[in-house]
Amino acid sequence: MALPTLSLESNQNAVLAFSFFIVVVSFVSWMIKKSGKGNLPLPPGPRGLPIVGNLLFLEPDLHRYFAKLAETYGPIMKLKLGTKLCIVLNSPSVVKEVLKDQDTTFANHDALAGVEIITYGGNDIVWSPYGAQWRMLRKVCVHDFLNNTNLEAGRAFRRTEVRRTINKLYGIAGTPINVGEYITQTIFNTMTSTLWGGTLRGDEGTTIAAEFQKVLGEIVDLLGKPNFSDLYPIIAPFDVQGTRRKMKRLLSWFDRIFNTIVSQRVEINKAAGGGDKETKDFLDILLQLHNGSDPKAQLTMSHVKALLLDLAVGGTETTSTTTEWAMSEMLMKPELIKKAQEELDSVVGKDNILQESHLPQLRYIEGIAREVLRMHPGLPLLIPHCPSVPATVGGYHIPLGARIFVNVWAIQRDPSLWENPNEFMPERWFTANNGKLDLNGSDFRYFPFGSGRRICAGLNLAERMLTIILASFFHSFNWSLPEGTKLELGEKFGLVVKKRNPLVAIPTPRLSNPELYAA
Ligand code: HEM
Ligand SMILES: *[C@@H]1O[C@H](CO)[C@@H](O)[C@H](O)[C@H]1NC(C)=O
Ligand SMILES: *[C@@H]1O[C@H](CO)[C@@H](O)[C@H](O)[C@H]1NC(C)=O
Ligand SMILES: *[C@@H]1O[C@H](CO)[C@@H](O)[C@H](O)[C@H]1NC(C)=O
Ligand SMILES: *[C@@H]1O[C@H](CO)[C@@H](O)[C@H](O)[C@H]1NC(C)=O
Ligand SMILES: CC(=O)N[C@H]1CO[C@H](CO)[C@@H](O)[C@@H]1O
Repeated sequence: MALPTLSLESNQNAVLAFSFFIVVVSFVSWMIKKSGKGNLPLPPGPRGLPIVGNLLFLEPDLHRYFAKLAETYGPIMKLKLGTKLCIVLNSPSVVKEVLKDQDTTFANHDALAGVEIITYGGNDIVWSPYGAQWRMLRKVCVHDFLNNTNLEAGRAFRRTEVRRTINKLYGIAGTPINVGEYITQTIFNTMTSTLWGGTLRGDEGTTIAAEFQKVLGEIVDLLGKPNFSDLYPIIAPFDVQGTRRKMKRLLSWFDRIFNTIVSQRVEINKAAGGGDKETKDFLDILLQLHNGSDPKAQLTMSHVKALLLDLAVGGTETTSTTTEWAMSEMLMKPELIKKAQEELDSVVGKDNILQESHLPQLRYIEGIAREVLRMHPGLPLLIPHCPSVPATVGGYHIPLGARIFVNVWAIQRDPSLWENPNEFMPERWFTANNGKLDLNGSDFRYFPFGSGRRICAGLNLAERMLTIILASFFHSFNWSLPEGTKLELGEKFGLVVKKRNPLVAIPTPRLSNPELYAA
């Protein structure tokens, strides 16, 4: 027993000496760092006025305006929106510093006005700061829900909804339609059946679904608008624009619907005796975790509802807007439609129904999907990030509280990185150079879903929905513009950049047999 005491004593001396050493080294390096930090300037940027900053000079299409400023100020610049310091990143190398080299430091999303309400008091994934709760929710979304097994099982949901839409379009073939409405309907129904199954069916379900879509759109719009409360945090408590009041109204509407859905499901599960179902939707998985024995997964009912809302908001508008852009770009160049259809006819055939299993062979459709995500990335500035400690990027100082905009839109149209960047060319994806780029953000010339820890949680589902709808729409129908109309590709800026004017086009059936249009 003596030995341990002895060694403890000599240990103590060593520990003391070592601690002293550490303290000195830390102090010196802190001094160096501090003086270094003090010397580092903020990034360059346009001069602003006191209090309003650069607000008066803002143009409505932020992503385009930022890209224009970047021509003067370079790959990293600062801008003051009100009293809020914003940093805009415009080149692959500075984006790599933020989303890869210093991923942990920048893994927070900067909360926008009204967010604390719409997230059930900070219980969702999108707006959770980087930390234990976010990791838990991310695991539930990516590992337990959007894993490969469930994604494959979800084919049935997507097939049902796509077939239903094809059938509807067949019924009104030859007349001009608002294409976006049908796309949104399909994606919304796919998302909701993937999330909480068919609970909202029937007449009442249809009414609720329509209202639901409207409310989701309102949330995205509210989040996307520059807000006084955001820009002047000092006056935020007064909620001058009523953003929070509106969010509260929207949330209470959701909450009623969610409560119905959840309690119906609990009843159904009880009646079924808790037996294992074949296809589990997200709600089943969540309720199991909520009710489960795993104490690590502390999933409260607020988490459950906040996640459902997040995925419904995050998955619907982004994906349907992207799909509408793809159709619009193709109608601009009918030769692209022709090429896509030639491929569809050789892989699927005109007397056959398209299946998801055909997708890996549809290279041209894949090229179209890659290209639309390049020219029209759903979130052109990603979701704003913010650093958890003061940081250095591109040799400049980034203070706490700065909002980081990553202009993925500008990078993906940068003429020094892309040939004919403003030209929609699916072919560019078949070259050796671009063919290597993938969607998981491993190359900072192309990252429509972001990159690193906060990369889009629904990437795989989004890609499937986008490609299956495009492929089915062009396989089943030829599309043309109404006589005498001209297509334009104007944008309407927001968190999600939509088409300013909806795409109106005429579907014409092209398959060999009317039975191929059955729902
Ligand atoms: C074409 C469609 C889509 C695009 C372009 C897109 C893009 C993005 C982007 C750029 C981000 C933020 C990355 C960052 O902050 O750096 C994001 C986050 C997210 N997306 Fe998507 N997304 C799409 C579809 C979906 C779908 C279908 C879902 C759900 C099933 C989804 C769920 C999410 C979630 C939960 C986050 C937050 C992840 C986190 O904070 O950890 N997205 N998405
Ligand atoms: C995917 O998630 C489901 C349900 O949470 C689970 O049963 C299954 O084992 C998971 N699959 C994989 C490959 O992780
Ligand atoms: C939780 O599980 C138990 C049995 O394991 C079941 O009796 C109960 O109804 C479940 N509660 C919910 C909310 O699903
Ligand atoms: C990245 O995405 C591609 C497909 O786009 C996939 O085949 C590959 O496995 C992904 N890589 C990683 C590291 O996830
Ligand atoms: C399909 O529509 C395009 C216009 O978008 C038209 O140019 C083409 O001739 C049509 N093809 C057939 C086979 O009708
Ligand atoms: C700058 C500005 O006024 N932005 C918007 C903030 O949000 C409201 C809606 O809540 C919009 O109406 C404003 O235009």
